[in-house]
Amino acid sequence: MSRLVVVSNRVADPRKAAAGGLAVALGDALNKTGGLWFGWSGKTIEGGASGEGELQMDTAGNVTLATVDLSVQDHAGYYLGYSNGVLWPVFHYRLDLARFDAGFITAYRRVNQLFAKRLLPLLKPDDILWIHDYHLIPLGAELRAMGCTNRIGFFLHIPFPPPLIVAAIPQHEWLIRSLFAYDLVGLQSEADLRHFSSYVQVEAGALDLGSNRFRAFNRTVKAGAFPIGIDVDEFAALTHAKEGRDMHERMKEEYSRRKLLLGVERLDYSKGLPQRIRAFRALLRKYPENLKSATLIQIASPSREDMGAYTDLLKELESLCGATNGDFGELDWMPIRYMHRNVARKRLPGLYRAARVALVTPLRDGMNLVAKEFIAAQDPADPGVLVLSRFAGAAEQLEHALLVNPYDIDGMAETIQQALQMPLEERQARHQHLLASIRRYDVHWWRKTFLDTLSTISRD
Ligand code: ADQ
Repeated sequence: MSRLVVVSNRVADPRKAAAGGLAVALGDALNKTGGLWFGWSGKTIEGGASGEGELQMDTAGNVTLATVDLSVQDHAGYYLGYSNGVLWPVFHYRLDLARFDAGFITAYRRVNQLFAKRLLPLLKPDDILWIHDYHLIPLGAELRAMGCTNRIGFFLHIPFPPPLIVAAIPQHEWLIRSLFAYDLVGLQSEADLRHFSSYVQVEAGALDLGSNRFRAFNRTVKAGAFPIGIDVDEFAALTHAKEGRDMHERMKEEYSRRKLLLGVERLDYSKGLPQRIRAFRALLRKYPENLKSATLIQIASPSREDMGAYTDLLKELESLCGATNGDFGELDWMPIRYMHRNVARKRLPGLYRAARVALVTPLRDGMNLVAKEFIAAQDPADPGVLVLSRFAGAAEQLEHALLVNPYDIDGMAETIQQALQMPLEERQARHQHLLASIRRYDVHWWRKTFLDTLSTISRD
């Protein structure tokens, strides 16, 4: 059985629960055959060039963790610059927020080359490589250029936008060409797969060989939609563990006279936070029976705070929440409880379970795991309602949620009202479908389907 090698920007100890479902699932797979997880150490070094320091090796159970430090300058250009200042906004359709600074691409290439150089000597001939996300798009091509002939798969966790949007990236031809170094390119949704397929044919002149196989630049790549899921059993277990239960009871008691609505995410402009607060304002205005009765808990964890677009968003959100509480609040009722912080993973399920309605309304999202976690944490006998953006990848699978267009503020307010008023039987029926879907397509299904496809692809 081949050894699995996972490469991602950050490496997590798969044994720690705090690392979350993805790390646990990858850890499971790595553990099975004894595996290697390679990535950035999370440390930056002043002065010298990236990679001058030794490769750091560590072990976690059966898994070897191999990491490298990055120089402050490379980290700025590769991570903050190209990955999060160009690729993240463009792939989320926000060309207006992209900063095409020529220095970024140099650092992005340099770090990908460094990763390839450091990883190659660790590889055995029959290792299977699985590279993750937009930080590392050209890593496969760098490895091939150094002579690597292993099977390599790539999974993009964020959306793949329509061809003309990708084409706004000055280096798009080089970037997408480098995807042909992989044997398999995994995307989150069928929509992403359509965009990818149309980009490679229209912009790169690739030949469609059928079954989502494309030929260009003397190579054949297979693409596929592999929607990522959560570890439903692990999440359900957290819901019933002490901290989950305590949190649920505390929230139930605190909000016993209120209808609780909940939003949880990283504070990111792709998540549609201002639009959501505006929709909640519209709800209070249009349906005054919610005054003194509905409370929105909005938790937005700090993210990429050293970037301008994120500080602007933080200010906008604070001002919108403040204005809503100022305009509608009473001495004994605040419409919005806004918190700019993380909630401990063990307590999160209790919070989800106490909510009558979850608002998961990104403007664009690769998948969105919060939607799936909310479903997993519900009491099937009295479940809450999921209001979900049609622009989240998860909407393709979760059609039994109440789907909304997050740009349509009034429409969203009407749907939230529908969610608040939904009769028990309808809530139960919808939840049953949703739960079946997240169970069937859980994180183990995702990992297994991707790796099975990768290891059985015929190669030329
Ligand atoms: P993210 O954009 O980070 O992920 P998401 O899929 O929702 O978005 O995952 C976030 C995770 O962080 C969830 O497990 C959630 O519980 C946790 N989390 C978020 N806010 C939190 C808070 N305030 N406190 C505690 N925990 C919090 C990217 C893509 C997604 C894709 C995933 C996985 O943008 O579209 O679904 O990767 O592929």
